[in-house]
Amino acid sequence: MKNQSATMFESVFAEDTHKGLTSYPKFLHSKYIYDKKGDKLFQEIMAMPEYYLTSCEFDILKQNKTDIAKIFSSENSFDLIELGAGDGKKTKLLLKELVDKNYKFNYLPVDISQNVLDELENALKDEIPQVSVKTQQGTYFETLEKLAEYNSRKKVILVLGSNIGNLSHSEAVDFLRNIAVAMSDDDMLFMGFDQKKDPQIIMNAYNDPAGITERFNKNLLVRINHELGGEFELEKFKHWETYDPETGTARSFLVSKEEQRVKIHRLELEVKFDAWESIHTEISQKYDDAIVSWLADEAGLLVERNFADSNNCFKNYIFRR
Ligand code: AVJ
Repeated sequence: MKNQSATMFESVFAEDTHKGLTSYPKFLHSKYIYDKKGDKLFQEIMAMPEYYLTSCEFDILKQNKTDIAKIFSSENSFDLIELGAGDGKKTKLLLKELVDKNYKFNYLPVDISQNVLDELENALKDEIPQVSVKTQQGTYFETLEKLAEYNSRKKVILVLGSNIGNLSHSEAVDFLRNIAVAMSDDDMLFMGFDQKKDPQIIMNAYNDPAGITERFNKNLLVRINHELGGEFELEKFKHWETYDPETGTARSFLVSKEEQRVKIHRLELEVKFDAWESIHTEISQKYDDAIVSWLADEAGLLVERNFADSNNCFKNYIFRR
């Protein structure tokens, strides 16, 4: 029999959407931006000149690939585990270097989507056939737990692209702590953190004139329309970005341009908006060395060193237990 205390909602997306749109102030979770269309829009964002994060991190990896590969390598074969692999453009740079130097390793990209993993595996077969790829379908922590339990090879865990920036500090500490418990003494974590910088540069990255970021943000409403029978009219909302240089937090909003009521049929909900009422949709946290050390300390990790681009625009940190 079905658990009576179980949710009355058809999915976690439905439940979270109901919660966010009946709260004050209203909010939605940025993780729901990423359906097939959201993935594609994020690819477009990464290709925009204003979205400096991708090219900064690419430069760091390109400049330092020899040192980084040396630090990763060990006498015996190791596992390179990537959380949130995406299209792997930046990872391929490191994989090529590891292959060129004849380091022995397996590449284990972890993703919830088998589709993403299949595409990555095929691309690698084509471009760097020497790499031994073992795709891992599942959530990050299921997979890390499994890998920590069943194998004794050294682990290098890779998280690129400042993905941690979508988390509040307390969520980020939980995230790092979960990784830390899966790590042994020899293991290391290599993670990207976007840095505090000229606020204007940050504002431009999240508020491009072509409106790609706006479409990305509004994909939340599109998904609610498609999957939950929503009646959002996209042009009645304005994409709005803020950046607080004190906390380093960039925040995205959708702001209702007028008083309106929006039906969401499958939630049996009518959401009322006042004119200029907001929905908070995303944070993109920016960091400095002090914040990263503090997060690491809270999570039981140590910062061993970092790699930066020439402008200190972005940094990749190496952590150990
Ligand atoms: C995928 C979390 C790194 O916050 O910079 C890009 C997502 N949002 N433009 C970021 C995003 C708006 C991105 N991360």
